[in-house]
Amino acid sequence: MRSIGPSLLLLPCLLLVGISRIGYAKRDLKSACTTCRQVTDNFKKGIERTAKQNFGGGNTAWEERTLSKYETSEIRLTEILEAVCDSSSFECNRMVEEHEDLFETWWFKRKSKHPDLHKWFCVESIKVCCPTGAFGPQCKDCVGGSDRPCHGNGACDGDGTRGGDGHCSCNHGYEGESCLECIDGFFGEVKNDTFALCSECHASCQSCSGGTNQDCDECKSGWEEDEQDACVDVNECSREDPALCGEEEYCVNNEGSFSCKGCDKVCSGCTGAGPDGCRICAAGYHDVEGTCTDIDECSAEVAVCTAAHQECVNTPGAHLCVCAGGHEELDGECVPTALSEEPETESPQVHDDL
Ligand SMILES: *[C@@H]1O[C@H](CO)[C@@H](O)[C@H](O)[C@H]1NC(C)=O
Ligand SMILES: [Ca+2]
Repeated sequence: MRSIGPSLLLLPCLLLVGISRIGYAKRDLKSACTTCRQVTDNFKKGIERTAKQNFGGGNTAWEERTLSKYETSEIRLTEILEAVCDSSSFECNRMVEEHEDLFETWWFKRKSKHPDLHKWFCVESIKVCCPTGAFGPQCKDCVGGSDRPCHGNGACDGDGTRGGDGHCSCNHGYEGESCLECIDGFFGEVKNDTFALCSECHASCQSCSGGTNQDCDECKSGWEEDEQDACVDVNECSREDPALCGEEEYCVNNEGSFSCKGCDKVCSGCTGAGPDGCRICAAGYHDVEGTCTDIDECSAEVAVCTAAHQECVNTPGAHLCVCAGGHEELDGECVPTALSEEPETESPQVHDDL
């Protein structure tokens, strides 16, 4: 009853039999552990999935007896193992195939004494993983200890696997080999040999000893010290520095910076947005109660379109002189439109016939 081999022949992994086996140890140690975790996680799901199952049938006393048998049966183990890997996952199928004897051992002999399959299988038996907080072939503790790798402020390379070198990648705000230092722009709220809590400085500080704009060691550019030694915004726009923005732009002050925005097209230079922010009105516009407004040249007292048969058309910022109705331009003069189109010359004749 214990020979599990034939049932495992159904595993999709066996499609891959014949491909030469390569030991895990010399290969990517981190990914071997990832694969193993996938195997044991899916095994756990398989246990849950089959928890209410039995050999099939009704709900009799006989079933009750067989149910308890199914719980620890080889059939159940096979059903669980068959669903552990995607058929496409070569690494997973190989790992299960290679160690089917271990799953059998655990299922029949170790399950109750070692309920944590990941620990028993991945860490202690095939040794592709380490306990959490440990790394590398010998499962050395991460910097800061396995309870708080990198002192809780970073990730330990290879954590939980037989790979990696244990170096800390610190979280944002922290630096140093053991992530106990604060980066520039952060300050240590709490700090001792094993613990550090770094918080961000006020936006006005380059570096600081506390969280407000009065705790800056140095102001960031765009900020300056006031009489109370606090860093406050520089209002660049109040400096009237002509080089700050272009001639057709106005200045907008922001906290810690400033920006330049384009003037309205009715302006020739401006101090703010829109037609009422102009310094001077652009050509073709004049100031009407503080707003640059289009000049209607056509209603000027002195006519602007003076040639014979010309009409004036006002446009935003300008005007046009066009030929009046029934006239067209010819060599710079407005002349009567030539009656050249056939239907128009014929229509009076048709009218005559009536
Ligand atoms: C360091 O600070 C933390 C948090 O305040 C505290 O829990 C810990 O006991 C301190 N350790 C030492 C060695 O002082
Ligand atoms: Ca500013």
